Amino acid sequence: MLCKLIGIPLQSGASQLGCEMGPSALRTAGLRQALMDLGHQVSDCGNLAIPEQTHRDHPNEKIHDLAEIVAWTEVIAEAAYRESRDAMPIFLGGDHALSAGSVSGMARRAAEEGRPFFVLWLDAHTDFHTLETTNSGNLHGVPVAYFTGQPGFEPYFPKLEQKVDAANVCMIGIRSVDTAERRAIQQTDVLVHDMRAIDENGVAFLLREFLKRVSAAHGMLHVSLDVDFLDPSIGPAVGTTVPGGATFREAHLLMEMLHDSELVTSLDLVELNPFLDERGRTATMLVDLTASLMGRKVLDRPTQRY
Ligand code: B3U
Ligand code: MN
Ligand code: MN
Repeated sequence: MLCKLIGIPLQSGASQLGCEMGPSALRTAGLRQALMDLGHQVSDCGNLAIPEQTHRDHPNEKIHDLAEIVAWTEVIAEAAYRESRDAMPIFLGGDHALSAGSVSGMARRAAEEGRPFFVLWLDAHTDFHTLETTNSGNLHGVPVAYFTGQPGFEPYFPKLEQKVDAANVCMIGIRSVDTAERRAIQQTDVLVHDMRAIDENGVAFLLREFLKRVSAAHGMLHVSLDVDFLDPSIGPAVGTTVPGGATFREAHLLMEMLHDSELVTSLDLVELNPFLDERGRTATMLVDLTASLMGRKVLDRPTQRY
């Protein structure tokens, strides 16, 4: 498989500075070599950049850096579409606002190939605020509402060429949802698995059910991995730690199952804040999880198809 690493030093969607160093930390932690050791070809496209922005206003005065995030969304969506023609893009974040671009660009790619498009959202948060409802004003809290076509993003954000069907979005790991997000997401068909769902059913069951649907539809699958999906004890380098997250074993199991499924066509690694890391521990964790998703395993066993 040809993997394309796309660095996105975007940090203005979050409240704390530091995510702009994420791409460098993932490179330093050996992402390229880990993929090559698994027999993949790797092309590092370097970091994307945006032109200097002028201010852009929204009636919700809490929102900050709107113009910048909009510019990033355009640039990232274009790169996602372009680089996914013959390869699997891996988006190295950067905060989660980048998924407004990576997901919308991949949705356009899937539409062009005539395939249904699915998103697996691994996160403590639903990131389902609209521009009207965000209280923090941090635009890493809005990408899912944007790419599923919730109202109020136009004319501020780029017009979506291809909306993602809410019924094709599955979230796992959720444990922090604001009231407005809860209300809004309940009106949609997004499949939200909170930590209780994991405790009661196990991650394998939840993911298997979703993968069966993706496979039956012959779909393309985008995985968006937010560091705060993980329990802070194994992923401390994130500005928004929430206790009670996925364990080391749950996270690797999900990644190994995703590999076996052969359904994943793109990946986001987001919210890594190296300024908060402990000697690169979280960056290394993300590299190891990516390796599991790309085929690293302890023992060979029959591939499980869905
Ligand atoms: N829902 C809150 C918290 C949050 C969302 N995503 C992250 N944090 N990383 C907000 O600010 O919108
Ligand atoms: Mn997130
Ligand atoms: Mn999160």
